[in-house]
Formats: sequence, structure tokens, C-alpha cells
Amino acid sequence: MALALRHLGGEPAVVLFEPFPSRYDVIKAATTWYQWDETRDVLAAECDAVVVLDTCSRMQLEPLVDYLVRGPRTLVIDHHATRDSIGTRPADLRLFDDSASATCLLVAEWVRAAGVPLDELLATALQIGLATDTGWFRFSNTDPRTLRVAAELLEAGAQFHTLYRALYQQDHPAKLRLIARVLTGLELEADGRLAVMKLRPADLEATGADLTMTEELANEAGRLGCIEATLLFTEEPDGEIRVNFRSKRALDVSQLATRFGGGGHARAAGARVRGEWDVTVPRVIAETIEALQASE
Ligand SMILES: [Mn+2]
Repeated sequence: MALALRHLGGEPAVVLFEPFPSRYDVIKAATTWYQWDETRDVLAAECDAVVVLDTCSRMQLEPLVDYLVRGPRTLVIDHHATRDSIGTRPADLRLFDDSASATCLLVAEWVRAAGVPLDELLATALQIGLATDTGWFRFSNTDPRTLRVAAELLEAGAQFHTLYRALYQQDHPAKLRLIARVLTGLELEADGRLAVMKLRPADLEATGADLTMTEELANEAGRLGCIEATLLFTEEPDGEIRVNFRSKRALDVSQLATRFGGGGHARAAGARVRGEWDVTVPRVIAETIEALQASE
């Protein structure tokens, strides 16, 4: 998720809540990336429009919810089903399409419609959005519309093999050790139909990994033939518990995530839960098993 704030008469400032992930270094030169925590006062004072991308959930935008209420006009571009009231003031705009596989698909279609020249860097940035949101064109959201745009981006120079190497073949040994450790602790529930993985601070300490290395971890259990769904619990430094939900077929995990204050898609969703680990984890597991049984 990124946030673009436009400076009056200047270049757009792209703002992230977290440090720029090094796996995306291939598009780092595309713009200047700012961190909201470090630059909020300057950005808030100088920008004249805000574009919120890939979320319309107050929870995910928590650091700047107050700012968005009082701030300049806002455009929200998103493909998720969770929609809070962000971008609903009279001068605001919302561009929603939950049939789009990725927010980058909407942006790419806008680029095409507006006749913006598609250089290699822009094409690469958009291709990353398509590839990552479709699980490298494997998930059920991989439709002809996505592949047509992907082909245009390929023509503009966004090659899959170079991107794959840049995104997925740059891991640090600590990340592989963390994956190994979490998979070793994997438990199967509901007669093997639910995989449960847990990640606590001790796991990071033992492997030398950090939380930026947990992307994709929730998908690892999906290789098991028996499972219908996966839960990944991560204990964050502030004590909050992040829950990643994955489903292969019938279970709509976005509904499940919404019950815990999160949201997402039918096959992939997430939530952050405040509460005791020993109470919250069993509760989420129990509710997921119940939902699994009801989805049959
Ligand atoms: Mn998305």
C-alpha cells in the first residue's frame, strides 16, 4: 500500500508507512519514497491532493486517518471489498473495481486511457503489482483482462524473468531459516484441512530474521494437498497479533477476517487483533474451523 501526496507545483511524493522493501529495488529509482513518520509535518503542510492506493480500510490507514479527515481532496483507487468512508467528502473521488485482480491493473488501464507514455520503469512497477497480487498469475483472479495488460507491460520492457529474479531470488539466508522454522512448527487441524503456522519474537531471534521477511510465508502451507485453509499468526513487537488467512476453494476468508476487524479478498485476507496470545490464537482457530465446516 502506498500513498501519493502531490506537492503544489512539484513532483509527487510517494509515502510509505514502512521502510522501502529492498526486494522492490528494481523500481526504487522511479520516484522519491518518503516515510510518513519522518516527514508527516512537511508533507501534510505542502500537499494539495492525496491518492490512496490499494486500501480503503481505516485500520490500514491508521497513522493518517485524522489527517485524511481534515486534509486536502482525496482520491481512493482500490479493488478490495472493505470500504470505509475515506474519500467521501464532496470534492473527493473514489475509483473502485473489485473485479480487478490488482490495484495496479486499474492504474495501468488509466495510464492506457490517459495516453501516458509507458516507459520501462513504469511498466515494471505496474507489472510487479499484477504479478504479486495474482500470486505470479496462479490465483483465480488471473483473468484475460489481467493478461492483456501484462502483455502490454511486457512489450514496454517489463520482463517476467528479470522481475522474478529481482523479487523472488534475492532472499537472505535468515529468511529461509525462518521459513524452515515456521514450517517445522506447522500444525494441522480439522482433520488436516486447516494448516496453522505461528511466528513469535523468539523465532526471529533464533533465525536472525526480521518481520520484513515474512511476506509470502502464509502461502507456504498451500502446497499441501489436504488443506483447504491456512492461518498464520504473527506476534508483532507491540504485542498485536497479525492473522493472515488463506483459502483454496469454498471458504470466504474475507468474511472471517472482517469478524476480527480486518478484511481482504475471498482467498486471501488479514486482520490485526489485540489480545492475549493464548486466548486469541485458539479463538481464531476455533472460528475458522466452524466457518470451514459451514462452507462445505
Ligand atoms: Mn491489492
